[in-house]
Amino acid sequence: MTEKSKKDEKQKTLNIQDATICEATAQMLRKAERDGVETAFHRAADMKACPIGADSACCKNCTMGPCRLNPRDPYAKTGVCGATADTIQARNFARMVASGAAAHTDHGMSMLDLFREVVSGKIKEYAIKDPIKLADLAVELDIEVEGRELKDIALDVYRELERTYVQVDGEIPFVKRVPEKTLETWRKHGVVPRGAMREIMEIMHRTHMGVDQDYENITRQCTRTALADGWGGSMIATEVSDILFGTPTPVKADVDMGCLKKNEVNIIIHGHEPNLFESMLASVDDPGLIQAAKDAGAEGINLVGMCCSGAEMLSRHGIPHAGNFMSTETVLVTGAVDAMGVDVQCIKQGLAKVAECYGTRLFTTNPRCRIEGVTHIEFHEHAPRECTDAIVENAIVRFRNRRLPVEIPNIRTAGIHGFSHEYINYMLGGTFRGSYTPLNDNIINGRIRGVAGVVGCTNPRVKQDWVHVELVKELIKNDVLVVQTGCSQISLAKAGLYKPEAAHLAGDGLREVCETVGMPPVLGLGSCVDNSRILTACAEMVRVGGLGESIADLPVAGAAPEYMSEKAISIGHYFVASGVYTVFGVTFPIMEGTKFYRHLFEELEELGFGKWGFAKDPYEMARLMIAHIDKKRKALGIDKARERVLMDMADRQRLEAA
Ligand code: XCC
Ligand code: SF4
Repeated sequence: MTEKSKKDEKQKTLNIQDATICEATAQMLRKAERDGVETAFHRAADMKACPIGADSACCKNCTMGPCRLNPRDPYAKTGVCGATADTIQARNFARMVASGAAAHTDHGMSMLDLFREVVSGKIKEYAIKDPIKLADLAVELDIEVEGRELKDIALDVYRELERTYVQVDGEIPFVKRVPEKTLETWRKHGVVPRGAMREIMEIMHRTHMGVDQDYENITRQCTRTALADGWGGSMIATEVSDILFGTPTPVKADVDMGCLKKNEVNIIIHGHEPNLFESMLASVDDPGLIQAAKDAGAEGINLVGMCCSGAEMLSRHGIPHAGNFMSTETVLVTGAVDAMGVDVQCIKQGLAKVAECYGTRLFTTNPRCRIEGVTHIEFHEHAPRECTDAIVENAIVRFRNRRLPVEIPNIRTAGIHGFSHEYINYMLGGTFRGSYTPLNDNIINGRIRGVAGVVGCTNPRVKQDWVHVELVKELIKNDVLVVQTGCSQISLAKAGLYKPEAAHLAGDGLREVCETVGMPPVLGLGSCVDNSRILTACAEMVRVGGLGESIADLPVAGAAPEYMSEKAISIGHYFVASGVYTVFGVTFPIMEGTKFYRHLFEELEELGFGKWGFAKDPYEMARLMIAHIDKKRKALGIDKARERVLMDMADRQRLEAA
């Protein structure tokens, strides 16, 4: 046997049934195999994850190494420099936080750059869509608004928010939003972020060979950096995007691959920054381009989103969404995608090969993200249409030259998306007394047991969407209201949980609230940077009162059951730092039983923060989260109220039966 055929024989075959519960993705995986096309699912089946790396038991921070420890006996050895298992793990973890926080803060900074250029009049292609939100934000930041021009207010807001990134000393502006007692905890431990650039720089310094070698001290810097993401870069990305493009309110939209249209020019935007997508929205509406599409024999132009900017546009404008992270290659297997434009983050290099196989025109657009061999059309905000029009034109050419048969899975699910924290306010409180009081009341009286954020990626190491869907079903069945962002939101939307009718899957208490308000039991807030909406909502719940004095007192929990990215680690850590018990699935980059493990999973809570949790199984994950919520209810003295609600329900059932 030649080397090559030996290798081929060893290649593990993918069991499609175990790979995903997304039927459209499964159908496309079968087609990909018939077509001889490989995806990340196949590569994951063929490549076992490195067990040393999975446990974070190796260090390559200098050339005396790389050094490898034995995850089953972590303290048997140290690195050549003497670094212990705890130092090595903490440093690795810190660098994941740094990278994840950098991704979100750099994205937030791009939005803030755009905001500055728009308010100073240098960019005319975008405008301020939500001046009310801008004024509210100015007031929140103690900026004078009475009798002032919007432009002057906006410039002051810009200058204030810029501190989030470049400030060398002091506290970032959004600490104003943090509940007093939570902030007190941060100050006590010296973890209030200064500016994101400073924190990320310092983390890279401290994890260099021979600097910080105390896992508790390294964790403190992880906390400070992650907070600069959650209450900094991500929060700015959300606030500024709302101001520029509109604050989401509920909107009906379809998800899944059935959103593609056989007889139209299909264009997918995939990535994270709404500026590209907003411009594409204008391009596909251009009468000249629509006519060009018709001249090419198409019935029109169909714009669809994927991943996070897709989730953001779904929430903000009701743009259909074709699928989450693990479906970005498989959607190309339909042969129906004429062009895909990508910007930054979660863009698999594997897309290039699949696009080539099916003749899809793939374009990178952001100077930060090019892919070898892929055409780059740079997106410039002062002339955004140049890029997006060119993508449309290329898509039309591809449509005209479609040769291969097209197979679009006939699967599409409608749902209601677009629940900003402002809207939750309004929805529950009504127009005249918009507030979180009714939410708190329903938590206190026990109809709603607590709130869970279920967020994050999909990952080929677990069955796509399955962990998300089972976890969320289990939570709502137990009267836990679920809020979502990112790829997780799409998993549940595909499963039909975003229909108000899905309230019947909820427990009696939550169902009653959903039916009264007319909302689904699961609320989608947008992309991953919009996790900051969850932080703001938590702060609001504390402010309204009755549920303790800090975020750590709230009966809430978080989860990223199928995460894969470093951004998720940063998000998880800023939730933990803010006081939330946060459970991750798939794998956790840590050695069990070590001091660093105990620090993240137990001691942080003892210090007044939240803590990390880990479970692969969705039911176990739900059990952990609900137990935590119940523990917080008990500490607040509202556990009895819930027992009464359950009794009322039993009484009612007895009555009905009689
Ligand atoms: Fe990426 Fe944001 Fe994860 Fe989805 S959820 S895989 S990070 S697209 Ni943000
Ligand atoms: Fe090894 Fe220490 Fe160098 Fe890491 S920093 S590679 S543990 S010698």
